[in-house]
Amino acid sequence: MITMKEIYKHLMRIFIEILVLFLAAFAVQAENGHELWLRKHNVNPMNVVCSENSPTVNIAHQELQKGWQGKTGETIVLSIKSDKSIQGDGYKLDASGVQANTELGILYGVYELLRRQHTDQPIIDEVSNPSYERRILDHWDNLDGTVERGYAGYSIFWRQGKDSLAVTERDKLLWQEYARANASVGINGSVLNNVNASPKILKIEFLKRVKAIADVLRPYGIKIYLSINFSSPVMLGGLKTSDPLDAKVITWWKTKIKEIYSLIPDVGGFLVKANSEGQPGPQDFGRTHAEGANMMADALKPYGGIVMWRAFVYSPKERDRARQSYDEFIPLDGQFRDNVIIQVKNSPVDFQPREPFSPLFGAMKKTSIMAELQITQEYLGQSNQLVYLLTMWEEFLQSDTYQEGTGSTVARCTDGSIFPQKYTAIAGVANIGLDTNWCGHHFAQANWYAFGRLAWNNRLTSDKIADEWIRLTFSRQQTNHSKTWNDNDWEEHFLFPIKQMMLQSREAAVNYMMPLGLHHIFAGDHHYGPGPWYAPKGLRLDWTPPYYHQADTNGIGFDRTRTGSNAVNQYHEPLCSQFNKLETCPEIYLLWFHHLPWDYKMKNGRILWDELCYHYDNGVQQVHQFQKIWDNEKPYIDTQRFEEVQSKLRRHCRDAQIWKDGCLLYF
Ligand code: GCV
Repeated sequence: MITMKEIYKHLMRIFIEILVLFLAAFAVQAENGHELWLRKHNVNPMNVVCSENSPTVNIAHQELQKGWQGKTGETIVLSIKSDKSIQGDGYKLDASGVQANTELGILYGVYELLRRQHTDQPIIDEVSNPSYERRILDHWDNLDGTVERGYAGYSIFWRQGKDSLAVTERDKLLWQEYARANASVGINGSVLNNVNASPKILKIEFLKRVKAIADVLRPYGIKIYLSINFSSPVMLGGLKTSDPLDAKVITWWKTKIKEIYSLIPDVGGFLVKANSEGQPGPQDFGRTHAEGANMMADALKPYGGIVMWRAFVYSPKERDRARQSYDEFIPLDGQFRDNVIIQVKNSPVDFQPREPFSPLFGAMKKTSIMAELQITQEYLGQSNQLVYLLTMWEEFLQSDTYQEGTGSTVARCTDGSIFPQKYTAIAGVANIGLDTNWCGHHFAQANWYAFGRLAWNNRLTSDKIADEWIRLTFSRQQTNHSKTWNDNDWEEHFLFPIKQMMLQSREAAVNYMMPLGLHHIFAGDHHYGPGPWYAPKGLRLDWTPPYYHQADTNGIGFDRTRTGSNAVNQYHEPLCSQFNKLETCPEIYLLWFHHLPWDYKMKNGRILWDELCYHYDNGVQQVHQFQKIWDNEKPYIDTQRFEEVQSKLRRHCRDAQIWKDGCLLYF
């Protein structure tokens, strides 16, 4: 006979089971992307042996205990012991633990160990050393909280309003999450403000906030850097000039730098945009970039600071913008101090969907040089289009400059393997903002992740990094109940198609936006939609698309051959001749280097016009295909992220169609 008590117990059990299932389903669905690639895991207890005790090592310790997926009860040894095979903050990893020369090396080794566990890779014995000593995110964040070319909300560092400089617990938590995400992929520097810099960043009230940020970032190994305005001595200091050779100006900078370092002793240095797009610089006083940069480098030197001096310069008077930074900087090679690094955008014009690499890579021989990549998708669909940028960065870093014969890739020209550099570095313009998912588009997180991984190891492939990111970012739990997919099923139906989509996405963007070497044909300064016709009266010609595509009834393309602007000549042989000759110029750069008739015969027999139509249409079809792939993934993804990406892909499809129609109708 069943008693009332038993019935009650039975009903309670059913109720609790339903509640648990409901909560589990909710938990699976309540993914908003804020955790990035650092998802929480069901962990096994383990032991850490480590004789060190410092904020950084303690983080390593906690990370192991929060993320351990190895055997229960296992012991991992963390040891700081010098070893010649380990360089800088590199590490040695094996099944028993992590060895490094520095505390940060321990932290990076621990993140690698956990990454291996979370992506089902074996722990093999390996030594891993960073390709670049400095791996930096450049934030184009303004002090009022807006972000130039930011598509993920307001700044995580700055804001507007009465209490804008007060440091809250919420700020600190966010900065800590940011620091952890960066450290997990090896990023070790953050430039906290826009290169179009307000002089106010050097005021004491702003410096105090910089100090608060630096304090949170420090245990994660992240140094802060500041973008400075070259006119600060006048605008902030009340001097009559900012001439870098003026004694009062030199003293002003020395005093200011002393003040900064007394507050924050480990500042990495300055980033400077000078004489570019209206920013002040040494040329305003008849001085060279080297004279300007060296004055600051001398003032920073006693504190170990560096100057990252940007080569992004161009003037409306020149015939070919693509030539200008080379023309201006090559004569200065050898004149810069050893704590100056020239920061060069990957491409000669400006982060377009496809450009050849900037010829400054492989040309500077006596000056340190670093690449600037753009993680934020200013010219690649911003946070509406799914574009995995790593294939573009891989193409760039693996381009052969022929500086010292075959194999002188951009990667090797910047990481010190061809010419020794006192400092090696790489920077990426960040795509981070206050949006819950940090980047505006869930897949834009992959570009942040990829930048860090590539900066650590510039030989990693797009495929490998995409694979890791997908495994780390998406759960294998089924969406409708708390079961997990079996590995084969998940890989076949989720991992592989999503990876293929990511790997094709940049080429798709090139196809529907600017195929065959076209570039900068946006309708205005928003840099989003197409506008090959856009040429308002009075606007600088080099800010209008017709300057770049040069299309008319006879043909299309920018002639940069020896008989044109001769930009080809800035590349070493055999590239120079290869780009110059139609027969050998890679078709992906055809209209970058050549002006051709519409009926020019392509290698596949089509005429140029047909080939253009084919590329535009192909781009649109590719994005439709991405939409189909994603729609099939519903069972594999939590509801929120599924729907948000689905909605972005709808817009992406419309955008691609608009690009195709806009460009083809105009041409
Ligand atoms: C920060 C491009 C962008 C600008 C940016 C500039 C630069 O022109 O459109 O927003 O300014 O590059 O890199 O300095």
